[in-house]
Amino acid sequence: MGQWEVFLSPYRQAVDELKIKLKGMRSQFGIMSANSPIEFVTGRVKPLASIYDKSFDKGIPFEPNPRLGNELQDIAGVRIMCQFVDDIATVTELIHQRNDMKVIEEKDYITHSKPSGYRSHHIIVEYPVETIQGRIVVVAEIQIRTLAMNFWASIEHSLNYKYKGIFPEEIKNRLQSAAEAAFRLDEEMSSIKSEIHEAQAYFSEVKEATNTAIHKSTDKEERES
Ligand code: 0O2
Ligand code: 0O2
Repeated sequence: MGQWEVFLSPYRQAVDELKIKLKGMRSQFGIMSANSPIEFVTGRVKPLASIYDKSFDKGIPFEPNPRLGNELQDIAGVRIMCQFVDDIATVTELIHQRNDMKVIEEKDYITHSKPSGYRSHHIIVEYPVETIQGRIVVVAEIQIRTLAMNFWASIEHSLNYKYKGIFPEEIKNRLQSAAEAAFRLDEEMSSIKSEIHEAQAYFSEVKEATNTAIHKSTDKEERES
């Protein structure tokens, strides 16, 4: 195994474990028939080319050693998508309460959006992974955002890649106003949150009742055949 593979291996493990744990939180809300503040979770280990670019930008030697892991805090990155803006605070609180990770930094790009228009809440955690060579504590970044913030960030990220960070003025202005529109959409959705939750609870009940009915009828058919 190459040096980079060895270096990145605990980060891969951290992303896999964090995804399972955060998806577990979502399932637990489902079991309790409560509205989950988590819609879905994704995660990735930063590709080597992006690690190279970011270490170059930050003036850190591109070497597979602990300094790089501590200074580039998003080598292990997990993203949590929420339906409503106030779900972000709920998820943040749940993360603070956990004993299996330690919050070391928080960046509130929701109250203070970036000049690009980017909104998201970032939590930097120390997360211990158990390996055959003992415990390794890695730094990981958890980004928490609404579906609307995620939609905007995904589009802007692709355009950023195309324009290599230097947007034509027209596109830059349109993106900023699209970010504001996404935020207004979040506010509108929050204002009818209780109606949305009621509809979702009704939808889940109907789905569960249909599933149970289908199970019963297929079980009966199997017994009779
Ligand atoms: P479900 O219940 O089927 O949706 P992997 O990369 O295979 O190890 P994973 O988690 O499958 O692990 O991949 P990834 O890319 O990290 O996360 C994808 C998860 O996010 C999947 O859920 C997708 O369904 C979900 N997802 C991605 N985009 C959207 C979206 O726009 N809306 C919603 N609601 N979900 C999305 P799961 O875990 O497969 O579960
Ligand atoms: P990728 O491809 O997502 O991995 P700093 O605090 O400045 O020292 P850093 O790590 O730049 O260090 O912190 P920041 O800005 O808090 O978080 C970086 C990550 O947030 C980015 O990772 C993006 O995922 C996301 N992000 C931050 N600003 C923007 C933005 O304007 N637009 C979009 N779409 N995403 C943003 P990477 O490494 O840039 O990329």
